[in-house]
Amino acid sequence: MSDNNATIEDYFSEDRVFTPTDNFSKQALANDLSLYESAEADFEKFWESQAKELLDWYEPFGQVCEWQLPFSKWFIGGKLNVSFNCLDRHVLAGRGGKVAYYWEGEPGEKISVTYSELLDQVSQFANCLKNLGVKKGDRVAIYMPMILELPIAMLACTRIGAAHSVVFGGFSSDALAGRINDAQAKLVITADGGYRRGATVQLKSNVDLALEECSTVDHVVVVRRTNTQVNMVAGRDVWWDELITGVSTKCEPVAMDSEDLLFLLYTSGTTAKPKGIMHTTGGYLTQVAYTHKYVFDLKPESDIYWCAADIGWVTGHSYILYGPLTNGATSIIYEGTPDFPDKDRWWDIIERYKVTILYTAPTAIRTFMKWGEEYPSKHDLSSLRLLGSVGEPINPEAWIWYYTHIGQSNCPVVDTWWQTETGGIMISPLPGVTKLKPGSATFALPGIFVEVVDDNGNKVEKGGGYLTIVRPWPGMLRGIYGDPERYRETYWSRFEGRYFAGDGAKVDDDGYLWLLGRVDDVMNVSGHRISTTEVESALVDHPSVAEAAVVGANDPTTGQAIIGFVTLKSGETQSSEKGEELRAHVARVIGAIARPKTIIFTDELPKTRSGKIMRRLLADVANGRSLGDTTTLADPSVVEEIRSKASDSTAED
Ligand code: 7RM
Repeated sequence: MSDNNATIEDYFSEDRVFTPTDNFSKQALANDLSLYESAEADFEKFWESQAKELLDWYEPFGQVCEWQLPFSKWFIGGKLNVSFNCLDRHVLAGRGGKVAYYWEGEPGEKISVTYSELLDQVSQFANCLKNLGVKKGDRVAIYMPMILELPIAMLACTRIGAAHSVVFGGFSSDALAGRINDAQAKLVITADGGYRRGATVQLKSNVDLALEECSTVDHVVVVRRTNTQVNMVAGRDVWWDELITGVSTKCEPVAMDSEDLLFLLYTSGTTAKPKGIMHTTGGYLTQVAYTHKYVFDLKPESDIYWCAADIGWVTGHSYILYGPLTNGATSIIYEGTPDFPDKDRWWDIIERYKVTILYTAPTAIRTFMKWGEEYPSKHDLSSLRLLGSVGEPINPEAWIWYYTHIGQSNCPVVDTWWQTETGGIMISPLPGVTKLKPGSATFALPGIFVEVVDDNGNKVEKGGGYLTIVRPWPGMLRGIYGDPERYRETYWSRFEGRYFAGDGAKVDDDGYLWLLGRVDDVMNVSGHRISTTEVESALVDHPSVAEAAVVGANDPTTGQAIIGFVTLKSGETQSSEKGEELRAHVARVIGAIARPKTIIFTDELPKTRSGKIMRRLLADVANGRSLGDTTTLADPSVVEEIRSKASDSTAED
């Protein structure tokens, strides 16, 4: 119900509930409330036992958490090595022959690598890093396609105590230069190029351009992937394959302090300078191992796990590398796009490798909805037992589609909310315990404490507000590299004593959490604060719609008017009648106040490389402004197309 003074109003209601089946619960690692109860009873003790159970420490830690708001330290004095936890200990326990990754290149090559092979390759490359002068405490920039050398490079850094800073292969040379300079990276690891949708993308030439602006880099290591012609600078650049030849595959891992820097990962930021989010060793690894185990109910002996994210996104760091390897899982890595050579590539992969757990983003699910269920239906997906979602709110209809057409109505769907800054999953169901509601990330995980608050920082028991985190957690960012003041200001200044990173959320009658999108995107229509997520979910609720993004455009009478950008499912026709039908549908589902003023049809929406809709650019278009920063856009031609459609539709108005 809506209340005119609410921080963010609450319109959309979704009543479907999915209770875990007995079969699933019986076999699940968590099937009662005991994790919640022990975390509630003594949260430090809870995290202490996770850290001890899930990780191997060279030296035990003393104090669990030191909290000097807004700075926390975890597992004080403990010493460990991340690559040892990911690799050596599994080999030492006799599991070296187990496959760590089944890798598949976009053109179709297949490589499987076992834990002991991965250990050898990581150790060998770690020795190469040392030979190039990289030392404990240095930063290494990595700009690579999704090939096995990428996890090998990251793990090699952790083995010798250097921090990696992975930059998305899709980012420009300018973005790369900015990140190299901010981190003062000593070395860059890249490839000649990568494959994407059948074409090759240049990487090394971007590095060359970037390095014209950088003075800290001594060497560039280049993997041969596409055999594209590249320029190798004598004395600076070396080929990976030549570098490793004859180098020992034994390298002693360095004992790192629990609070030593593990990696930097830059968040794009919308207009401001990218922030180098800092993650350290012991706390981060504990949280990703714990969440990967319980949220995905991971059974390393029998599961084939596939997180289909890019490793250059935090999801890839935490749930392709560090969580799964710490837990000894067998994972899939696929290099390319889902429509190469055809729109069933993912379903083909799931069928061939008998994937049991799939973790992907709403953007991918909505794209599959647009393409139609005939693509998954051509394949045997019966190996799947659990599905996950991350990156944006998942619209209830997209959830149902995923559940029905991919999960065959037989797999729980875990909607996981978290951020680069949180390091690991924070809000999610436990699949053997939690009753699911499509579109809700449900509850904070055991050990994580969140509250929704209003403008004055008072707790909201029911209805919409701001999502805040009220206690420190082991995987939390330790700061913004080189800028402690900006860290304090960005995350800790809005609500006293609470972490706030910009998302709206609402609490329903049963205490379930529903994420409402970024608060900066909230629209104000005649004094009503309306979330983008709810209007978009109402649009996606219409059977013709695959995906929708809404923004506020300045309006002389209502302050802002809602403009909806809509992608229809394939086979549906764009027409002004369809637009009318959709406007009426929104009014019916959530109320007349949220009826979009205009619907603009588009085949694609502007998205970041990790698949998040860039509403800010749509708002620029809707308000006739010149476009702000477009450097993180996955496909810049999309906005131009939308811009021309938007001016057509204003002409019709
Ligand atoms: C993992 C990741 C973080 C932002 C976050 C939200 C949005 C992520 C969900 C979600 C609703 C979800 N890291 N977000 N997961 N919104 N439901 N399950 O995405 O740093 O790239 O982005 O993504 O707005 O603040 S991120």
